[in-house]
Formats: sequence, structure tokens, C-alpha cells
Amino acid sequence: MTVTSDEDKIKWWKDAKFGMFIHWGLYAALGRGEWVMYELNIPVRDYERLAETFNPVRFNAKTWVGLAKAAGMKYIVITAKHHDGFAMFRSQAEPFNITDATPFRRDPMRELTEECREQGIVLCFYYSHVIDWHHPHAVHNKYNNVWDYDTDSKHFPTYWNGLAKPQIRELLTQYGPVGLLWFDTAGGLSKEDSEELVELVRSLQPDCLINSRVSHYPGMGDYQSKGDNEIPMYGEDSRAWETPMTLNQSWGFSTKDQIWKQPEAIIRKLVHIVSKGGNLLLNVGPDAGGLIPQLSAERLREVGAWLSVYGEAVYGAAASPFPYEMEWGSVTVKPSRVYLHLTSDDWQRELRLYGLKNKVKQAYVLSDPSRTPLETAQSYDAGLDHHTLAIRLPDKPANDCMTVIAVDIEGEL
Ligand code: H79
Repeated sequence: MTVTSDEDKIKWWKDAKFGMFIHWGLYAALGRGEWVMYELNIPVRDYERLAETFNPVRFNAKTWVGLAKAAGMKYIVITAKHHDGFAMFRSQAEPFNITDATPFRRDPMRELTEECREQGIVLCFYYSHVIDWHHPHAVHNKYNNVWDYDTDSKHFPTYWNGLAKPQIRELLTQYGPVGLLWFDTAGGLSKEDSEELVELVRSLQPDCLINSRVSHYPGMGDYQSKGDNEIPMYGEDSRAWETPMTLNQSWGFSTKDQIWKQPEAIIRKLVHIVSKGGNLLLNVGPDAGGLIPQLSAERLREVGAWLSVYGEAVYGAAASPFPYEMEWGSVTVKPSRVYLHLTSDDWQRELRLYGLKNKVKQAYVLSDPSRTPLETAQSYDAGLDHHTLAIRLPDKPANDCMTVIAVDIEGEL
């Protein structure tokens, strides 16, 4: 077996920058998010009955993966099992799963695996390893099921050895290479148990990445999951990180929540995150019929249209070397090249960039196919040993929510 270095192992993911999160499960049938069982204290026996009519015949892996692709996303993280404990994949570990308990009987994880391979997207699984409202012995976490089960009679190893580990093993052996496992809400899990889980993943798929929420102890896993919808300060994380974000205000399908982020806001958040060195994992919540809501799909396509023009300034780009917010937008970089992402609402005639180590060769609008050089002026400050660049901007491009100027530098930044 070839062992990849940690740096090589995570490179695909760091370069990818933009992924699709998918929250899909039985809860979609109730249309009020993935916490509905907890919020309404739905008894396990009643919740199980949702499976009897769960038949998402309009699910089409090609359409979902095609949407991720059209949005410019490079990986998909889908809820193989969320807190309700229902496995959305073929499982021998217990019958509470999509192939055994529903009339649908198909395994959407298998169909997605095949389609992702076809379309060149990396498939990854979310697995709720600690909260499981369906299982009587899931570890005591303050959010576990206390309406059906008595906390004192819980026997954690029954859940851990009987369900969590076997299902994680299934996810890592039934579907070929898995890009990463996304764990969540680890409160109540001991450090030793989290470490055991990490070892299990490593032993089955050494290249599979693990997010930090595998444990509530800091620093575990291969990268830092920020809080839900949280964008950190510059330089807050010393290791790779990702913001999981909702498109409206829900993860699971909701008929009530119609507060949607506009494409422009999403593009700005994506660029802002990349300028700080992170990834954006943006969520969709398909309905119980198997469709991704139209309002989500159309927004994602607009983000993808922007990325098809300006993607060079996002994929594989590194964080801004300037540790402060720019009043006019965000900065991303590649070797010897700086990308200035300009928000268009208060378009200026001139833009200044301070603190460059080397002179600038040229600057141009990234969407301009002829790369016509923009007018620039440079000065050198011997005391500070840095260069300042002034760029005369063209007229604000129409229909462009963010315009990127590429600046080529003579040498390093
Ligand atoms: O999977 C998504 C959420 O379901 C999950 N993480 C993201 C990625 C998550 N797990 N825990 N939490 C989020 C935080 C818990 C929030 C709560 Fe509440 C506040 C639980 C009870 C009060 C939100 C509001 C859920 C129910 C009411």
C-alpha cells in the first residue's frame, strides 16, 4: 500500500474550494428541517412509519451530480445517516435503512457513487456518529433521544459496536474510494472512542479525509470544520478549514423557510472564504420526492455561470497575503499572480494595492479574452521595502456581480 503524505492527501480538497452539502432523509417528508423528530419529540415507532411511504421516485443521480457540476462544485457530501438514525444506504447493520424499510428499495448512495465517478465529482459521506434518535443506546449527548429512552439504561458499546462502526465500515467498503467522512456533533464521545473511529477509517481507506467534528476535542481529523455558517477571522486557523453553509436557513427540506441567499451573496461569501484560505460547503435539501428545490437549483446555476468565467481565481487559489479586509472586495493568489475580486456596488475609478514585494508586470480584467493591459502606476517605498500599485479601472462591467482583475507580479508576492 502506498502511503500518501498528509499534505498530498488533502491537496485535491484544498484546491476544490467549493462543495455541495446534501441533507436528505425521511425528515424531508415532513418539510420542516432535519431536527423535526427532536423538536416534536416524535416517538421512534411513529417516525419509523415515515419509511413505509418514503418513495422518492423522482430522485435522479445524474440530475443531482449534474447540478453540482453546473454550480462549479467539486465534491458532494451527502447525509448517509443524520441524527434521526435512518440510513440512506444499503446496510446490514440494522433494518432501519432505505433499501429494507421503504418501498423505494434503491440505494441512492450507490447511484450517486456511479454518477460522481462518471462526471468527475468526489463523493463524500456525512455520518451522524453520536446523535442517533432511533437507537436506544446512542451515547448520551444533550441532544439525544430522551423522550423514548432512559439515559440511565443506555449501554453505549451496544450502539458503538453494533451500529456506528459497522455502518462506517459499510460506507468505506461498499462504494469504492470515499473522498471524506463528515462527522457532526460529537459531544459526549470520549477521546479514545473518537480516536478509535479515526483508526478504523485509516485502516479501511487511508486517503479518506476526516473533518474535525469527529471529536469535540480540538485538533482532531484532517481539517477544521467551522461552526455552521461561520466565516472565521483572517489567520484564525492554522490548518485547512471549511464553512458549512445553508442556502436558505435550513439544512433539511423545509416548506416554511423561503429566505434564500441571492447568487451575488453566495459568490461573495465563496470568494471571501477562499481569500481566507477556506472551502465552502453549500447545502441543498432535496424533497421527499427526490427533487432539489428549484429555488436552490437556479441560484447554484448562477454561481456556476460566474465560476465558469472567473474560476481560475478560485480553484487552487490560496489565501490573501494581506491580513485585512479590502473595502472593495477580496484577494486570492496563485504563484506570481494576485486576483482582485471587486464588488460592483461602489465601483471606483482607481484602485490601490500596498505592500507588494515585487514590481507588477501587468494587470487585466480576467474575463477579457484579449487581456488588454489596464493602465497602472507603480511606486517603490525604500523605507518599507515595498511596492504600491495603482490601477485605473475600466467602466463597471454590466451583469457582473463580481469582477476579477488579475495582476501578474515579477517574482513572488
Ligand atoms: O446537519 C446540520 C445540523 O442538523 C447539524 N449540523 C449541521 C451541519 C447540527 N447539529 N447540531 N446542531 C446543528 C446544533 C444544534 C442546535 C439546536 Fe436546535 C438548537 C438544537 C436544539 C436547539 C435547531 C434549533 C435545531 C433545533 C432547534
